Amino acid sequence: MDPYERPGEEAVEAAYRIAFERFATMGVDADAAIERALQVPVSLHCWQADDVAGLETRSGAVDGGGILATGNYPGRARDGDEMRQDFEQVLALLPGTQRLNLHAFYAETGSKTVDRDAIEPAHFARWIEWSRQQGIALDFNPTYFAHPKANDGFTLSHADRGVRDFWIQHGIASRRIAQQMAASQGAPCMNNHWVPDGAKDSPADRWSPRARLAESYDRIFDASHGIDTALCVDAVESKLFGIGSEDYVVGSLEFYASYALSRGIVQCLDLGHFHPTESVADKLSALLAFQKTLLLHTSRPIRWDSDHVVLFTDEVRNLFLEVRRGDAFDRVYVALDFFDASINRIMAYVIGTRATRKGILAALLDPTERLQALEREGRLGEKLALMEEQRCMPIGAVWDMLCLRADVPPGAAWIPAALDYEKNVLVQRSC
Ligand code: RNT
Ligand code: ZN
Repeated sequence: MDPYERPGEEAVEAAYRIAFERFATMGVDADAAIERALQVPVSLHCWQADDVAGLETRSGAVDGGGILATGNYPGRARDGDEMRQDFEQVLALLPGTQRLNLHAFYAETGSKTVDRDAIEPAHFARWIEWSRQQGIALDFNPTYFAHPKANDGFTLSHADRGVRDFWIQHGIASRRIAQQMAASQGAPCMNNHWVPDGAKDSPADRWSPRARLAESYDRIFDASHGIDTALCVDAVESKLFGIGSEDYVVGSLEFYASYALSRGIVQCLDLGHFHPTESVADKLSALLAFQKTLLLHTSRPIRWDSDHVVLFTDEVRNLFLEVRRGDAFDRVYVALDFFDASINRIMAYVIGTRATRKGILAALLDPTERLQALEREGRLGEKLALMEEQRCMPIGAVWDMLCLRADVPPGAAWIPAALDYEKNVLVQRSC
């Protein structure tokens, strides 16, 4: 018995036929759900490949800025070529439409040291060229951490004007790069701004950093830079607390919800950036009552950490269920955000990305119309019963069919490819 053996096509089809009928009795068209689930773009974060190390050459220690990948599993990608090699392996095991989400400190500047305020689209030429060959679109993020000028724990909200100006220039540079990526791919590039700014303990002044953060963003997003916002779509990401910002995060949810709404910027919700008992899913209908779109980072918090590999958990399911129930798949952008250096990194990508797409598929298999009708008619017991029965519906059989239709291994059959790659490529990399 080989638990990773690829199930035969007939077996997948037979199980799917039964599942299809079961969903049909609920008024759900599983074929349509598969087709739609394959189309929803999921943006792969590039930083799981190298433990959020970046490609810059820099001397001297820098604070991670609240970003910390723990573990030392062999095989970390050490340069852009190794990262791209890894992504090709990952992409071969993923069904559906993928994008790639780059961070600014993955600039490839050759032998030249280029600081963050001076990076240009040309430094991403190799990424742009590769993504074109792969047929996937790029997204972007300015990197406001892992830099000497972020060591105080403040960047765009720093009390020192010179430090703020440096990061403002970086923010503007990131928008030019995102605009160029969008122009090359003929489709918008999401540019997500997250700053680590905050305090470990009891700041006496919570007001000034927030005022400065708003002012700095206003300068970054100023129309005078001539950035085409149909190409570079900016987002801002909130957080509850981080390593070193346990007491106070300048860019809190309330700050960014108000900022994004008042300035016409997209708001980003990261599943790992809330109190553990808070439902991120519940926030969608509240925020999307006012905002046009949201960026969603799928992640998995455990206690104090927000960045574990995404699994097909209730949080992920509920998030996409809310998208489905609000018919909002055209109003959300989905991106991944996790980093685990303690396991095979290719597997981390495949597990987390497939889990995210499973969440999307499960949501599209929801008998929403029926549930909402029962609720309208006050038949709440029946509604709850049907919701509960959904949990045991044969989603797995539909998932396997989705993989088959996308020409990638169904079930656990992708694991041998990841293990082979580890043996043939990853362990050969001596760090
Ligand atoms: C950090 C944010 C942010 C980062 C990436 C690397 O808490 O989630 O999205 O993870 O920018
Ligand atoms: Zn995030």
